[in-house]
Amino acid sequence: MGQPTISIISVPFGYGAGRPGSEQGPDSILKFGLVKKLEQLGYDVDAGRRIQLPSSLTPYPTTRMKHVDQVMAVCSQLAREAASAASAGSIPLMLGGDHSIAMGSLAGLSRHYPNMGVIWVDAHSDLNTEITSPSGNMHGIPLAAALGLTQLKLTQILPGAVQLKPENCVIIGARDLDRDEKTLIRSRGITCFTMYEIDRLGIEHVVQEALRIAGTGTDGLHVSFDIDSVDPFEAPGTGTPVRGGLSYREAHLAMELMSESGLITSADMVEVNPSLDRNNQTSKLAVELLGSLFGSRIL
Ligand code: 5AB
Ligand code: MN
Ligand code: MN
Ligand code: MN
Repeated sequence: MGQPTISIISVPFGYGAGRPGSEQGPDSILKFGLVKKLEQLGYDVDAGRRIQLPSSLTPYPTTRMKHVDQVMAVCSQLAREAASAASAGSIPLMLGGDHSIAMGSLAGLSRHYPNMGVIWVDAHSDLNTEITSPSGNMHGIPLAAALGLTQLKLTQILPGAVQLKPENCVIIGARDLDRDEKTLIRSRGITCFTMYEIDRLGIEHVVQEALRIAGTGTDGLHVSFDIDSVDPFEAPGTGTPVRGGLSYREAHLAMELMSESGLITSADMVEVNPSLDRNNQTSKLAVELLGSLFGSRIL
């Protein structure tokens, strides 16, 4: 059997973030050679899918959160695309866009993988709710929403979507958690490897543990990679940089180990903001990291 098809779904949407620019992420990542890189690794690549914000929006009940109608419209369309790509047997690869789009990815994928595991690589835990969010920005709630902890439910994005189980979900790279997010991590038993654990245990051990926890007894394994997990020295082009992040090699090794596991069935690459970047360094990094996730090796 040859390599599966990778279905790239571009989601040029940035209303979930506090500052504009991440809507330019997909085109920038594609411009710096993602398709060619994946083809060289032996995949058939379908890069034709692109989610547009519709001109008319369905209003959702008002909360403190910003641009909910836009986020829901984009996530609903993305969910349908991701579900169709997964059921056609390909690997859905979502290019953001801000991290609110992960609610669409997860809603769609969950129809095909109802007992999915998720590895959330991020400086943040994205576990705020409509009540606890300090900013009102939707990119701070997607993991909470996927776990069923927000008022907004995945089934409002896609009928038949299945929420994640906290025991199947692992966060890697966290270093900027809000107080209520910390409380949720503890009370729900979500595994969170902060930068402290990465420093102490090493990235290899942390990723192997994450693969064991999220990859055992699950029917699919999704990686949601927020580029702000990487240190701003390597990834300056992102809207919410936090220093003390993954080094260049730690980020690559994490991707290489996830690739070697053979467990990864889908991925998001989000929060790349070309308008804040330095010499396109962050877009190029995203391409390289996706190469590692899909099998690129040094030797
Ligand atoms: B990202 C913050 N926790 O809720 C909030 O970049 C930041 O998708 C969220 O990880 C960062 O606004 C969201 C303060
Ligand atoms: Mn995030
Ligand atoms: Mn983040
Ligand atoms: Mn961010």
